[in-house]
Amino acid sequence: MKSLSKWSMLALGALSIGLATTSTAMSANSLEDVMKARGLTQKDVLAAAKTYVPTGGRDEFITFSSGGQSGQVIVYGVPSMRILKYIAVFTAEPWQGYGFDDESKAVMAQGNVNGKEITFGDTHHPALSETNGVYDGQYLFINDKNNPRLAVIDLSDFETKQIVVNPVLKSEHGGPFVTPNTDYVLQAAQYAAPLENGFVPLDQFNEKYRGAITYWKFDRKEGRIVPAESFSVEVPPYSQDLSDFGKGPSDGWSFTNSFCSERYVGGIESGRPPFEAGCSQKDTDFFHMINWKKAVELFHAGKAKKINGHAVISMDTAVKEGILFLVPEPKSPHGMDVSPDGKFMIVAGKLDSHTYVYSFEKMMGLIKNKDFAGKDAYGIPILDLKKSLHTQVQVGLGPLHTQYDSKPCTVYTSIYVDSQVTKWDYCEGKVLDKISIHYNIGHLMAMEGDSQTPQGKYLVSLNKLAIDRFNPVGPLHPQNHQLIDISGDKMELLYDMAIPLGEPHYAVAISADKLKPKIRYKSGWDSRTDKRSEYRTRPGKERIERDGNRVHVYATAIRSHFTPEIIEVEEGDVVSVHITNLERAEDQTHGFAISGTNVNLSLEPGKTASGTFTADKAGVFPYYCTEFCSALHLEMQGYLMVKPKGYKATAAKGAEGTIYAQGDYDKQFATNLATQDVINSVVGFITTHNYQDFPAVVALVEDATEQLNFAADTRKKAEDFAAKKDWQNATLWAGQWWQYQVKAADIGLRAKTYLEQNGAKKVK
Ligand code: CUK
Ligand code: CUA
Repeated sequence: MKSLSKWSMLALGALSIGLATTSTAMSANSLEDVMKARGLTQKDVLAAAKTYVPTGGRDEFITFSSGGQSGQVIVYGVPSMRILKYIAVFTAEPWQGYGFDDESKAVMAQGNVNGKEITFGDTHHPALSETNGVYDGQYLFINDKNNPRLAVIDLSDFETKQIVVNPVLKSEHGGPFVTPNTDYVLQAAQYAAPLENGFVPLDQFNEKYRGAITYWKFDRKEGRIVPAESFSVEVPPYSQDLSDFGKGPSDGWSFTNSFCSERYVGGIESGRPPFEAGCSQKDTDFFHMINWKKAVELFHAGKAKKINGHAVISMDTAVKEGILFLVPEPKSPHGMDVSPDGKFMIVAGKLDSHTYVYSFEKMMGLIKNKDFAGKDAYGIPILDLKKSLHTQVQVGLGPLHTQYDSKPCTVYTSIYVDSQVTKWDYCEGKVLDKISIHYNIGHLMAMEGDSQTPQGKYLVSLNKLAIDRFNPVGPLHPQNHQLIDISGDKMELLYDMAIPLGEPHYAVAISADKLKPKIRYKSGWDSRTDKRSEYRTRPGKERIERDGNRVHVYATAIRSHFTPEIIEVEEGDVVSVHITNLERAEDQTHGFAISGTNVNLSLEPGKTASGTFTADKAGVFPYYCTEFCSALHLEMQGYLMVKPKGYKATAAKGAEGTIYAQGDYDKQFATNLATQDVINSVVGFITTHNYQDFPAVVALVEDATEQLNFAADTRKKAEDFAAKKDWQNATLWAGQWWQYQVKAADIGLRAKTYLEQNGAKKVK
């Protein structure tokens, strides 16, 4: 009976937690009561109903938002706006072990710039991979404006796999954008600089400073960028900005804005007018039109020169081969957004209240007939603005970015100065609706709005300021993402979401059902190289290998212990601890951290991760699991013993604090038999129901069966020691047997509850 009462305590604990969450602080029972008590209007309640996802429910769309200065990606659901994950990209993120385990450190090291370790990134634009112009849910790309770099994230596990450094740019903003089949990823320069590394005085700005548009080759099968097959096209020092690839009829072309085509260099400290004055004098700037498919041919034909080991097609070659053109655009432009059918390019200039809609067909006609308005200082042909335009629409002050709806001809433009979103029709050229946002919108994002199949429904306004929207948290405010319902004629504001992690510039959203991430890795997996780890360790093969002062620990983790539990090294040793998580069960992640070493691993089921450190000081360093993985999580611990130089005896022999006798063993044995009865009744319930119709339960049953097998193994150990009358070991192994029983029962109860709540049927 003793065991049953332990049991009921576990069960009661679970029950009381359940009760606490279901009865909220509000005692009012009707909707009217709650509305009154909280001062909610009908409109509020309607908005709440449109965004609320009940417990256990899922969102329809998943958003990947840049994390701005955090160098990370924020993942959240729409319409609930619940944050699901931060994906570590350019900066360390301890929860995921990113920047703390050897495998992710190797990815971060790919992002070193000229040998210098860079631990900061300014992420601006996420881009989802596409197949035939449609989001396929496979990869996500994001840029670092500052350094300038590009990262590849695999959506099969939401992990960063690769970072590439742009070899010719010194800063980068207009990217990444992908071709309709994601065979190339585009990055455009921001601030002009010499493409070579090294010093060039500013008085040679016009001659030696340049921008460039880089076309990174992406290997779809490997899921990696191939730098050797990538190239750039040299462009004038015009401060290139946002870009987009053509699609449909315009597939094969790319479009890149620029500002400061005045080529002004400031110098306010020596009495010159500042950049902002000189860079906004002309009424128009230029966007670049590049025939990238022809550029690929030129690159393969060897018509590129090498700069910093990277292939660059010079402006002269680009002009001579007829792949580079300029088109006047509203001054200080920002967004460049190609329509889903690929026929139109929408550009907004921050200092012009109009959006300009360009016709690809008209521009191609001008190019074909060599009907140019002139040339720029570098000999690049310029198309006539009026002859290129489809229409211009007055949308408001400070238009920035445009997103496409699922409804034909319907777009949304962010209006920075007016703090509004304008809904307008780009075919007819008329404004349809406006909504105020809080405050100072930058980008905006509609569901799958960058693809050839926009989904409409919701729009997110990515606001630069939050001011009075949230509880104050000091002078540094969170950002504010506002969710807008765009399913009707009128836009409706639904929700304010505080973003507490850097300034997210842009976001992309995909239908949730297109994402099918794995829940476990193949056993012994290095998740960063996507190969089996050379350090993977099977159960029973745990060991410590030494070569001089280099020590490798091949370890495993499983509920609720590490093997080995005592690691003995010597002062001055360089130690790598490689841990394989042996779990197969969903969500059975373990962590591993050693005091004073900066080693911190996240071990998802199947993963092998490594931490390397120098044991430079003799001492005692506890290590433990950092994820609350089971009832005996706190006991998931061990000791790193760093022995002083010359210390002879073993440091690892444990001392027993408590001595057990036969009576202790008998008591534990009886407890275990009673526990087995409880387990049998749970197993009986599951097996007499149609549990095989529920994949989640099948997985739980597999997990529980594994735990019961461990229980059987340890029972045998206990009984063997008991036969030898070694009551100390017999009692301890019997205790371990009970631990496995408790884990099995915990999983079994979860399965039983699931079956009860999901209408499982009794089968005989
Ligand atoms: S940017 Cu910040 S509002 Cu980097 Cu795309 Cu436009
Ligand atoms: Cu493993 Cu806590």
